[in-house]
Amino acid sequence: MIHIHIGGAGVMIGDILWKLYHKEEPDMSYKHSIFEEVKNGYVPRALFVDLDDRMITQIKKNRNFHYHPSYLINSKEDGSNNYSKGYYTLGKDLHPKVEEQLRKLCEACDRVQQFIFTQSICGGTGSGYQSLLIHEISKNYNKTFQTGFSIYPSAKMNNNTVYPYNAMLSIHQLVEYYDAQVLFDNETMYQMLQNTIELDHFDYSHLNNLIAQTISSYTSINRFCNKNNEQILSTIVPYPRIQFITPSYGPLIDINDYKRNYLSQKQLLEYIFNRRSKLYQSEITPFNLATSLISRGLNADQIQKEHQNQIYYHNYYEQKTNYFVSNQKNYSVLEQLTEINQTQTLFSNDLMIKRKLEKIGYDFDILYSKRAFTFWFVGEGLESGELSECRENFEQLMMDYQNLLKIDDDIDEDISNESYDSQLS
Ligand SMILES: Nc1nc2c(ncn2[C@@H]2O[C@H](COP(=O)(O)OP(=O)(O)OP(=O)(O)O)[C@@H](O)[C@H]2O)c(=O)[nH]1
Ligand SMILES: [Mg+2]
Repeated sequence: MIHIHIGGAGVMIGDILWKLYHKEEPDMSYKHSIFEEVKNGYVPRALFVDLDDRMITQIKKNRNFHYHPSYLINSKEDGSNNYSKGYYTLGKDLHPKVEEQLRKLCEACDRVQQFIFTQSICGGTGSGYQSLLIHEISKNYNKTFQTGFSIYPSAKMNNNTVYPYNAMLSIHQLVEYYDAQVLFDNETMYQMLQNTIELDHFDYSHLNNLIAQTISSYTSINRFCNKNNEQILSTIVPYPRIQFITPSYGPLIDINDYKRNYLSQKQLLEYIFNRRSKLYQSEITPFNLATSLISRGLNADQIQKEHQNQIYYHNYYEQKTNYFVSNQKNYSVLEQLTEINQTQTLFSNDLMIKRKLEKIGYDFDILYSKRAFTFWFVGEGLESGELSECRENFEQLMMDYQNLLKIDDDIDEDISNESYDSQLS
């Protein structure tokens, strides 16, 4: 398994993730799927790539272990929220260096089974360079499973004007080359934290911690149970383009909240299947094509035997949720959050994600109808017809979702309400 962390957000998420991995596996002195043996110890099998040096300099201060210096790659100037700089100009210049280190990383593995990416698709590097890299990786390592854990635009909380262009251009590429994409949005995560945890102050580290916990649960099935963790996602992506997965994680408990650390299995299931536990949320009640659940904690398999019948959640095709268990202690990277006895991570292929993705299309149309800022993108190498081609492809993607929903827009809300909440009663 090789991790690739791209752009400011991707790098910072990666750093928290590796802090968490280190807590979970302090002993690196054996050959391991996520650590590589080097001359004087072990280093993460991970590339950190950013166009500027700010975040990479910051993560070099990580005291738990050293990242391999050659696997931390940056140049001097960031992508200024411009996909084209990440894809065509600055990113392209940096790419040979990344390609060389990636080849070395891969050669040090017996077999590369999977690439795991983290990034935001709203800025320039996470959108543009990610698209370039995933394209190249798919060409050169086409038998591997590609999973993106990405921050997608939020409805209100985006800090640059041209994010709809960045997001639209990336989605066009990513949907071709990823096997599955797990989506997060900052606004949802902020709200969720504010509603569940009593802290005076939240920052990106709290959001990144949530993302790191989700990825760590996903890889734990491989790291601790020696099972192929791809099936957690591959089994819930029946059609290649219907690959946008919403994650849910919980419970979240702050250091002073003892009571909720002892939720029953039934309470835990209710918590995780509640739409408010999703880390990428729309107002619409979910309508799931398929779901995978990971239960994590010291006695998770014992609890599974006792409560298997409670996994009664049915999906679109009437199949049950895929259930995975990882018997391993839960750790927390942030000191304000407690270490919880048992956590659950749910991955849903929720067709209602369409409603939230559509917003990217609306925001794109507002900009593009006036050709606002397009010269920034064309000036860095984008062909003039590319934006409208991406928009058309996106529209087709939304139609693919609509065809699966097979229901009239007027009535889909009623049906989805029924299909979700009633199954938990
Ligand atoms: N969750 C989370 N979101 C972040 C973080 N840093 C930035 N973001 C969000 O992600 C978006 C993109 O920011 P970056 O990842 O820094 O951008 P980049 O990929 O480095 O692209 P350029 O700096 O434009 O080259 C921002 O608009 C923020 O909304 C972070 O550490 N965590
Ligand atoms: Mg940046």
